[in-house]
Amino acid sequence: MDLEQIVADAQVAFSKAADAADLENRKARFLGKAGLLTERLKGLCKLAPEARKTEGVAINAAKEKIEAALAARRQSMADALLNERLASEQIDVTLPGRGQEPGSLHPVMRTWERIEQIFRSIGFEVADGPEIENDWTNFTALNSPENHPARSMQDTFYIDGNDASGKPLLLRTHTSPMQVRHARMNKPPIKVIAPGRTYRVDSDATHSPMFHQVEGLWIAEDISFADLKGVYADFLKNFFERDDIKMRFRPSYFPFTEPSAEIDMAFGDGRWLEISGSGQVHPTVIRNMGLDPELYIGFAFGSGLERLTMLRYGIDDLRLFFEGDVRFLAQFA
Ligand code: 2NM
Repeated sequence: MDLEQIVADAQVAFSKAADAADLENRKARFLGKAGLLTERLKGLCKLAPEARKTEGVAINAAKEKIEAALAARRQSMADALLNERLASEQIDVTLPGRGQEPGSLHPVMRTWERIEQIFRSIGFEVADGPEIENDWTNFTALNSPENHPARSMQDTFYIDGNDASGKPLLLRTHTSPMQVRHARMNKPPIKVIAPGRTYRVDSDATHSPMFHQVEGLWIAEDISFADLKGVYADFLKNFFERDDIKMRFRPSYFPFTEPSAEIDMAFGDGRWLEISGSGQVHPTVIRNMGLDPELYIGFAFGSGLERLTMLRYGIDDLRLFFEGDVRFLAQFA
């Protein structure tokens, strides 16, 4: 069969492909291991050097044409698929609305409100404060070393320009700076949660540059890890509305707590899930809160609202929270 015929056959075969899988099958007949062109290439060694050269050039040219036809067909199939989706999901934004459905809270905001309610019911205050912070409150006061990688521009969003005293401004990387502010403005015993938006230079399937945290802080003269455990266990039971929740502490490290622990939870006999960081507030942090660490002891925890929300509603992809797709959001109405 001459090369032009093979190219023509390939073009016809590709154009008749019903779908992407069919197209890949048809490709094998021409470009596959036992394909027509490959067979021709194998035959080259039997030719005299001069003939081999011209035949080789011709086969390669035919191969390029077939590959181009294949690529073009792949593209036209992808285009057709996209056009089909665009047509079926088309909305005419100039039409009047089809009735007004009541809006609803974003699932993360529902979690936020439930958490406030649960902690208020056991005597915690709710503190709210700036998302634009300075370096002292966000890092130094929390015992984060001057050269800690979290302070770098790779991890933290810095704002152009400085505050009135010439110090850099940044988007808070956790809600702990609000705990510091609250503790400096209030007298112990202090029982407070600080829920809110936080920001880190991080964006992939499981990290969003903006996310929500809730941190809790309890400072008194005579409390212990047992009090933190009691509060958090009670919170989990109320939040998930289940009695069969197990909880454990696992040693960890945070600059602002010593000792530090991860909190894991499990539903019934299910697998352990990491749900929070926690620890005894570091004496340096207590001092930066304006308190004497010889007189006061503090316990703190920090949990992610997106994580809590995913576990409560069985959501498996973080990105759904930020896409604003009404088909997702309406399920929480
Ligand atoms: C965490 C883990 C452990 C925390 C510490 C403080 C403060 F302000 F008291 F120092 N607030 N929150 C803390 C402790 C946060 O998040 C993973």
